[in-house]
Amino acid sequence: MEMLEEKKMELWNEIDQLARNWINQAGDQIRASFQKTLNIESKANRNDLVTNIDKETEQFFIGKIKSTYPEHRILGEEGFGDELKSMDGIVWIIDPIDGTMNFIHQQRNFAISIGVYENGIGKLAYIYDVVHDELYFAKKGEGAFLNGERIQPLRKVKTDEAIIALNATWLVTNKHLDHHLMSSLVRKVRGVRSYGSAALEMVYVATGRLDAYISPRLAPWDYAAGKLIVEEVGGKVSTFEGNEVSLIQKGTLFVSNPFIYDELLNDYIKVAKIQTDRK
Ligand code: 2AM
Ligand code: CA
Repeated sequence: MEMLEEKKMELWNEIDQLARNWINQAGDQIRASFQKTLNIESKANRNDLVTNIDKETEQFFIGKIKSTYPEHRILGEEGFGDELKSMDGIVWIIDPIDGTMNFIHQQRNFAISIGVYENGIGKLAYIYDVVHDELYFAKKGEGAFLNGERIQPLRKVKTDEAIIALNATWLVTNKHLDHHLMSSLVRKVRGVRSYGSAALEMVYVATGRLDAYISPRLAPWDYAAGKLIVEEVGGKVSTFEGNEVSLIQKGTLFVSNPFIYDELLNDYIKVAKIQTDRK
């Protein structure tokens, strides 16, 4: 039998309260870790880093979620969750620390990112900038908020007045994007920034501090929460082809103010994408 609407609302309110509570506790632990020595390892390559805090934070969330909601599934960057083949049911997508390199080197510009999905639809999203104590939150259909204050819908911007986020990696020869076309985009816009945390770069687009963010190789935990927050203020989130992003597989990510989305996508991003799969 269909769960009554009222019961469903109660469930989502309860999930929201618990998620906030757990995020606050995790934030306290992460701030406390600044006083301790980190244990740093590398993963796929020497710049792909993970610390004991990434792992402990993910395990903390998984422990809390599984003991409260054993039927919920979890996709976590550090691999302590479930192996997901579908988005059926309620799925938590967790990046315990997005921007690990910044966490290690700068002790800032990183965030906890959590998206809660139901049958593939984003319902709740949290991006917590631990150092600035800023919680970006969205609830499907109800808007996005920064520390409880509603984030206003995105306003009109022109490409030559836009600030975009792009890593310098994509402006030198690389396997993913034609750097000549990326250079022409850099010359076209007003400014270019790079913060090193996809989650923060997405909420910066949602708050209008940035107008677009381009990244060719991200994972679902990098953008699961950001997608709902950006979409709730009218922003666009897609792959470099203009398709829906996958919540199961890694891929390209283009996030934009809606007024410059088509121009950037069609004139730069689609054309600049190097078709590695065809080679
Ligand atoms: P992370 O810190 O959680 O690994 C840095 O430009 C951004 O890209 C961060 O959000 C970082 O997330 C992410 N990132 C870095 N290397 C990645 C990789 N190999 N696959 C997916 N995301 C990556
Ligand atoms: Ca991470």
